Amino acid sequence: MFSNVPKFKTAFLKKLEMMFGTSFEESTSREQFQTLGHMIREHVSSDWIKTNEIYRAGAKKQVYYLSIEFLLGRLLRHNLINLGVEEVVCKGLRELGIELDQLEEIEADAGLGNGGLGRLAACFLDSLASLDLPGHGCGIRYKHGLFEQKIVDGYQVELPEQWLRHGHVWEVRKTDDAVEIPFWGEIESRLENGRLVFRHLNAETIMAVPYDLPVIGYQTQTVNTLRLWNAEPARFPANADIFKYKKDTESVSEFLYPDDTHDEGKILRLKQQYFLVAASLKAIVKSFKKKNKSLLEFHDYVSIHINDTHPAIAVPELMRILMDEEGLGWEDAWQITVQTLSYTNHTTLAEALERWPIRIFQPLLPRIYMIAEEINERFCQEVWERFPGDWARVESMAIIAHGEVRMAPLAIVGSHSINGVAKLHTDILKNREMNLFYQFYPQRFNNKTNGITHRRWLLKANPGLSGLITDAIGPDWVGAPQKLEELTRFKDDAAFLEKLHGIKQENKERLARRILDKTGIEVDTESIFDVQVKRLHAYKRQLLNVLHIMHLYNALKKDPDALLYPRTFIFGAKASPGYYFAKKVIKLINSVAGKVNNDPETKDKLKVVFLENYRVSLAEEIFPAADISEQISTASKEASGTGNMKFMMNGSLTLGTLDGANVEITEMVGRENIFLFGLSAEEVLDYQHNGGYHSLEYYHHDERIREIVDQLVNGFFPDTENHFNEIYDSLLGHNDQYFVLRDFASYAEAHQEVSRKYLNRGEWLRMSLINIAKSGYFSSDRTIREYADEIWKVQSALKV
Ligand code: B1H
Repeated sequence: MFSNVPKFKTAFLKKLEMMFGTSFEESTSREQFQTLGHMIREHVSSDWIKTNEIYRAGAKKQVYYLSIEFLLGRLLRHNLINLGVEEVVCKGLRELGIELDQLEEIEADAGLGNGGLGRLAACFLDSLASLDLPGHGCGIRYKHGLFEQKIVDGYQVELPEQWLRHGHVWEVRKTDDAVEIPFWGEIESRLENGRLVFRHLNAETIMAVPYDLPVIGYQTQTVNTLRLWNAEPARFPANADIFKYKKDTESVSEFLYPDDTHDEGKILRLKQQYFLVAASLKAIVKSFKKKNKSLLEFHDYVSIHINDTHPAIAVPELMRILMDEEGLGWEDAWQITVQTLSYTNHTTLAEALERWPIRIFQPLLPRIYMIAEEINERFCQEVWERFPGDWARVESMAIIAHGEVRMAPLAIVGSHSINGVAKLHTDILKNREMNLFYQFYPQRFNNKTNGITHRRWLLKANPGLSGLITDAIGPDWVGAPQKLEELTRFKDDAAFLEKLHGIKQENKERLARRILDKTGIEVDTESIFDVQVKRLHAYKRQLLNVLHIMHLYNALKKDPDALLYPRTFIFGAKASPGYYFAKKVIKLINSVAGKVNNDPETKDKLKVVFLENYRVSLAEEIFPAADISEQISTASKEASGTGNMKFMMNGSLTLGTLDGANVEITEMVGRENIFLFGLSAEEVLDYQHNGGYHSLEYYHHDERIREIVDQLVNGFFPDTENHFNEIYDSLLGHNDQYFVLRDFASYAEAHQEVSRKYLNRGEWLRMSLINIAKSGYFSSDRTIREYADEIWKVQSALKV
């Protein structure tokens, strides 16, 4: 039905009539969108079935990627591209008077994630399928994804997100694969035939119903599966409040927790974690058993990845299944568990370390707690034997201590591989944060630098640039992104560089129209588009950016020629609803925008835009239009970052600290093709360890800093008296934990360098080209190959 335009049109019209009982003329855009979605699903169904058959029958190992978040965004265009039918569909629809660009906007973003961690999971799925690797996602079908952000009077307001309001065309409900998950109750143990048998009595059970999404690889037959579990009532208990039971049950998959890099210690969150893990492991074991292999070979056929500690409860749960349900002894079960599981750490921030109070954990998951205790005892014993008398070591490595279950130690002890997400991050794990574990299990630690799918973030998001690249070096880069390197040939080709410039301008114009439409602000597309889009967090230092804008404003007021080149600063960021400081920074950005954009003396040179409700689909419009990518976290705090890679791939130049993957970006492009500033990770960690930083000194010794910091509290923002007291206090009263004032001068200098470079268009474009050319390394295809070869030991299902 997609083989040519006339066939497509006929099939489309017929399908539309059948699905909605309406004529094309009467149909709504939503009906047209749904029709197209269903056609695609039908089109892939035979490949989906075939892929599953190959996996079922085959001797090949399967990987399951367990993640509490999958930040998918929209799937329509992505699927069309991967199936190779975008052009036919686009033309066919156009002949019918429908623009694909507009139809695309009907689809709600599947926003089942907070930020980088969830988006990474989504990129990984695309790479797994595109590389024909047998890898599947296991997640939760949250009824409401990450909240929708509105800006009211400069403040963030949160609304529940409603992606399922009109259904989700891509999902298939698999009622027959539903499983029951027990919570609460008591454990009874009995000796039966010389063996201890455990029974879970008086449990409250929740039904986990899977919804499967096809994960379509790029121009391949492979269609993998993302399985999202929905929580539903199992059996209504007699003599109980059935309304309450229904509500309590469904609440487990109702909301995504909106915290990024912060631990939310709520019972409901632990329930979500166990719900995801228990349902997924049941399905995994069931499908393994169809192969008729001995359980002792489980890890030869199954690899289970734990995305951060959120699914770390897989360690005791797999032990429980192997022992209680399958009758293995502890030693065998433990060997299998460790060899099956692997774990990625995504942050070293202390506030993100998950720990569960025993008083919550034990009653909710009684059998799992018993097993966790046993794992802990055996592990502590081992530590003690290797380091006799070293109580302190045992105490700090213990899985259960001081009334808490610690999820990172549980994940480390129960996995054969522990990886960080960028070189610097892995080094910090090994040498500092997890040093004791590194000493204990040196061979388990390894690095896997993050990546992004170039198919969504370049091919799909930036068709202009993709076309130019293909014209220049041919289409092979899509299958082999390292080939982007061939673009370096054009670095002195003025005509080529001018084309690159033209594409960037078009993308900037498109974004400018979006900005005007959304905010009413007119921006100058000749100005430098300087962009910071990511979650709002103190360590990411949006505050440094906005303070610097205040400085530029002050400088312009004193000297109209102070700015070398006009700038448009663009922000997009959601703050966790309970994160007070972060919300104040949003307000500050909007207050500065109000001031700068409306002042006749500055408004033609400086513009500040805050785009509300930053999400995947909006990101796809922003990255291609950026000149400058702000990656300005306090060094050592951003584990990797992935937005940095998306900008680079679209030809933006990075203004950043040597943090996370910025370090590797610098290695790839060379020191002369990036704008670096600020303290190094070592310097930050030393300050934090040994003290010696006094923010007040920077306040007193730098006039520029004094002026802006005072403006936070001296009535400079007339409508916001006292609103910025906390920000002021964070900088001076609490000694500026994230070194904003310490890095200010260096940051301002780097900004000047940006303007100087931009004045030389040829040189700027050459730098931009080199960034694109070197970005192939940051494709998630490279990352996934490394995981597949070095951690999971899985091979392409198509190879024999
Ligand atoms: C990252 C998180 C995270 N690190 C807890 N940690 C969460 C932690 O809901 N929670 O409880 C949610 C998310 N997210 C990010 O992962 C890092 O900050 C980025 O630097 C990194 O690029 C990304 C992917 O590895």
